[in-house]
Amino acid sequence: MPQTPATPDGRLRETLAAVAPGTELRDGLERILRGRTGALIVLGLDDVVEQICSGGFVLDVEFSATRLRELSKMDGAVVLDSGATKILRAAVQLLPDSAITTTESGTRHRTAERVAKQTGFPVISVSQSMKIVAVYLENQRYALEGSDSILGRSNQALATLERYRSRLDEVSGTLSALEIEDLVTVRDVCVVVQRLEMVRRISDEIAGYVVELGTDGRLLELQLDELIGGIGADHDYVIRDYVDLDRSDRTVDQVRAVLADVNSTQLLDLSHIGKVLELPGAGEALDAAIAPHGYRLLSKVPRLPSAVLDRLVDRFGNLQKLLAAGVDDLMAVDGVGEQRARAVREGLSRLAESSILE
Ligand code: 3AT
Ligand code: 3AT
Ligand code: MN
Repeated sequence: MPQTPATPDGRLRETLAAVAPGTELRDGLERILRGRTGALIVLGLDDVVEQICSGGFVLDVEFSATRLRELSKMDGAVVLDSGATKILRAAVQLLPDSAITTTESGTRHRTAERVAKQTGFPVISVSQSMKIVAVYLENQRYALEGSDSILGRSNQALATLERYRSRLDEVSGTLSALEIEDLVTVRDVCVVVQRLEMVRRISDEIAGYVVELGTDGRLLELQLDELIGGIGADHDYVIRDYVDLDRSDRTVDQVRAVLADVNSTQLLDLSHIGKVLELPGAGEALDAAIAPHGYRLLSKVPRLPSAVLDRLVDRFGNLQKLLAAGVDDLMAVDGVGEQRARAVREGLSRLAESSILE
């Protein structure tokens, strides 16, 4: 069988959105399943598809679930436009290049896999004998599941996310306190980055379920949003606080991409994270001292526009200097009037008081 991705992303996720519950296409697939006929559906028509179509007839009608169901009663495949808004061909025999390897058995599924590989368009098969709907895209195959079983897995993932989130809140609170006391070590930074990445991964998995669930995933989406509020920005700010982007000539997004590539075993190894971030003394010396620029802590001051935040950090260079700055010093920065300077001053003092290490 073609590979089944654990967490579908990119184009496969788009395709899963197109066949999610609540869409007309999914309604049509459910009707075909209930009617115990089968189907072979190509989502897109171009010259390549045209060339492998034989027989059947040409249509140009608006897509509807019932039309798809009726046309699928005939032998052969149905071809839709890539947005699944129109039915363009029905009862066609598809003749993909037989040199393309397929690991499926049964002419319908072998054809689906080959057509997907040859055309690049998603192909959907509804198996008559096995009552399975599968999406083929390039060399991936993804079997659609009922919402109940997806929701079962989503709820487990949500529970994990909740645990990860509360652990993340703990370690970021500790980091804030250490930052204020100027006692941060490479280890403390790596722990926070590790926890942020773990939260990102599990929430990305849940976001995939939300897509797959369509209208059945609304509640899940709300729960997800509530659990990950504000985390994306924190991820960026920790990187900007500690990673020397100029020296390694990387952008924040590039650093995040490298982190996303770290495998799940390496992610548990703090010195590996230190290496990926290129933190000073990483590897051997997780206990090396390191100081933040102050982005993450400043971002916790209410109503501070990010452009002003950037200018404040540019001006003072690091958090200790920001903490030591008086209202007059702060006002020297573009966009900081007396009122805002006081707000920053008070905001930082409040953070300092509430972040005392226990
Ligand atoms: P019936 O009148 O329905 O028996 P048909 O010409 O409509 O014949 P189908 O498309 O319904 O044929 O195909 C029926 C089965 O025949 C499906 C598949 O298991 C087998 N079959 C069709 N074409 C091929 C082929 N090229 N190679 C192997 N098996 C094939
Ligand atoms: P089921 O699991 O039985 O639905 P299968 O892979 O065993 O699928 P079959 O050989 O039984 O497939 O064929 C079932 C139908 O699939 C027959 C025909 O309507 C359609 N089909 C198979 N090959 C093609 C093809 N190349 N182009 C268009 N339709 C096809
Ligand atoms: Mn069959």
